[in-house]
Amino acid sequence: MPTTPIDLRSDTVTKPDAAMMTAISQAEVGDDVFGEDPTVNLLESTVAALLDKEAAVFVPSGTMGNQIAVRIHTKPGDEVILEADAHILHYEGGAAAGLSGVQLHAVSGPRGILSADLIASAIRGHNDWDPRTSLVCLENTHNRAGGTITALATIHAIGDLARSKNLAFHLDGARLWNAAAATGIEERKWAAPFDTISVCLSKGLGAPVGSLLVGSQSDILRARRVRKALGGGMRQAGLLAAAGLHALQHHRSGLVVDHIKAKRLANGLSAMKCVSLDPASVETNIVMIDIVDGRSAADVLLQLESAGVRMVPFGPTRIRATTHRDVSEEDIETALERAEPILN
Ligand code: TLP
Repeated sequence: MPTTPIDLRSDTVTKPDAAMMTAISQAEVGDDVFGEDPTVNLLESTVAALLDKEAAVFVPSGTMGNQIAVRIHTKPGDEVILEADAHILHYEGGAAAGLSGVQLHAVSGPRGILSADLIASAIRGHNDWDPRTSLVCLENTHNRAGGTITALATIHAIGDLARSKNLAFHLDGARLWNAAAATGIEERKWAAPFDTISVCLSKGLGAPVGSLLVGSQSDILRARRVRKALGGGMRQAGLLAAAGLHALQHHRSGLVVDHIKAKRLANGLSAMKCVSLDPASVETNIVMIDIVDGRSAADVLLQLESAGVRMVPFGPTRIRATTHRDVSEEDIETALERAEPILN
């Protein structure tokens, strides 16, 4: 019986290594609610500069980054256009409705990819009975679609449309780093068309906690007020910011290796007869596995778990595996060996 499970549930499961713990222990800290934590201030200015925006605010999670963006760009009763499989719609506890009083207008895009035409057809008119469309959100890379990347030209076209219609434009860039690593196009270019971008340090970058919302000075000033109101004002948060700075400096280059591991996993799994999976669809670190022999995802996951491989359900017969810095290329080979009797 294998003893150490190979954990492919998410790239959020990574643990700080010794070098990161050293960075945390050496962090200079202060009370960030007074704006006095030098390490948080450095993280915010570093990420704002990386994305070529005026300002950034450190928040505890990607969910809070997205939800603050929804709040600052909308009024209650407004409508937000996003992709039908967006994280904001599926995995944020209905917060857009609960916290901002907006409704979400879901538009399906092939493999999670929206276009200016698809969005144009979803923008409401100006009748008394029409909801007011005020915000368009994209997700890049797209989680539920399997880590897909929306091309930069498509994003620019959507950005032009949003501007021409006076709509705010937000990116859920939890894994923007992966899009940059996979394409070689730097983060600032991906960020340019957007008013605000949320990025996560706690996914592939391997920090324990933390995300940033990035945008103009005036948007981020408003975001700071909302963060405080939501209980996200943290005190000596420099301990967390130090981990984030360390991750940005030392872990970004490792994302390309995560993508190679995901491809290898996809190639291996695609050869197994209980699985439907096109390895060519794997663009970054997420692999979606469809079970085609009549078993449910839950049943297969239990069997995988007892064989020492952990993944998560993403539909009745769909399973997600995510590669990250705490699984090695050797671990991927072991995971394939362990999965073989269950999936072949
Ligand atoms: N995603 C998690 C789960 O919530 C599904 C994961 O394991 O992938 N945007 C995107 C695109 C995300 O994938 C996530 C986390 C978030 C936002 C939220 O980040 P956190 O978990 O920090 O609130």
